[in-house]
Amino acid sequence: MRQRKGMGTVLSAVLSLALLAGCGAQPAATNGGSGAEAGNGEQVAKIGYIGFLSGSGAAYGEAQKQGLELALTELNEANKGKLKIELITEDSGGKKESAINAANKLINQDKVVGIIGPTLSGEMFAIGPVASEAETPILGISNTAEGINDIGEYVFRNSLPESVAIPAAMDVAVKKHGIKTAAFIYAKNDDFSVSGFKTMKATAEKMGLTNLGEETFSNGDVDFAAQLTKIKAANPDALFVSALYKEGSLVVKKAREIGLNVPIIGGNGFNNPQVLEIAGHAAEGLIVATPFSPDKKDENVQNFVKKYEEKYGKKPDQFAAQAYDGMYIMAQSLLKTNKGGDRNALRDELAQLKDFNGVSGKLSFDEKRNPIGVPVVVTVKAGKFVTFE
Ligand code: 1QQ
Repeated sequence: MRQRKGMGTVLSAVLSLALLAGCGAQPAATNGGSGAEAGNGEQVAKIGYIGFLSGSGAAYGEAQKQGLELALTELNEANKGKLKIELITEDSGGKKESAINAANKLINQDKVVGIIGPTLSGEMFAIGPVASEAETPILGISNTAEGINDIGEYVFRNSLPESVAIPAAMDVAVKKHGIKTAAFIYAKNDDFSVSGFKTMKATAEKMGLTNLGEETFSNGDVDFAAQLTKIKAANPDALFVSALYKEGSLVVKKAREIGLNVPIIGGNGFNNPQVLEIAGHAAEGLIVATPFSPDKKDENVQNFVKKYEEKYGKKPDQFAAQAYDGMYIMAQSLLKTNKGGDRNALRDELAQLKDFNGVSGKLSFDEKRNPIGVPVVVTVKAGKFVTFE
């Protein structure tokens, strides 16, 4: 009897160990996420990332993926024995449908504890409700449109909203160039671009600028001659462009080609080095606000830039920086919950985030889970983004 009982105990211990090792994930009192206690006190947490990794905005996704992976390597090393994060990456191609499929897979099949991304605001508007319904926290690292956090209390972002960034860029540009009149052009089928345009227009009104015209295009367009010719005829003091990098850069290029030589002020879509590639010399003088500059004289920032350059052979842009911070925010919150798979515990911990010292600035969430942050205004000079003076 005694022996059988002993065997039974051993057997069940072996079985539970096998279970833990086999699945790597024993649901730990969760609401659906499959995190684990690895048996040695180490939490294992699965995080999903949904990114624009192929197609016309792939450089955004690539930068984000690199930022996330750099952070992941550092965190798993630093937190050995305490927390191991597994990252599951999904490519949405910048499409809402694909983003929804990816979110469903991550939530129901992979049982992630939280999601980072998706890249575009439009995609977040599509999957934020899916994540909220499944009580899965989702952290936007590049969603800057108005209304993102109104989706629900599981939706967070560490990306500075355009409603903060755009007025900062407009303020310095208007003062420096004595701008009195303005024209606008934006992508009408992209939530981010539409939202950015609305902010530009409202800010211009507040500043007392005269609106000399609004033109639109669709993502995927390559010919902007008609719209820009009309704008040129109206003779504005400045052109405001709300677009993703591919279309935005082509707009800038065409504007210069037809001799529309006024200051151009853009939004967050321009914060990627692809702009310099695609627009080339035409990008000179472009003005944009960003929460991150690799030139910032800050030890934390310079450490990150150095490590990123060593690993990827180039400087990080703001998409890489916010992704890097996003992974750190997730890890910090997971360490505090100490429950690898508990989605609600992670959500509640994220909501408490205060004074996180990231490479894209100090971060606290406001009551709407938006970041409080200060942008820097940059401009293109001799083929590089430099601080606007
Ligand atoms: C958004 C953005 C884009 C520029 C991300 C690539 O800010 O969609 O909100």
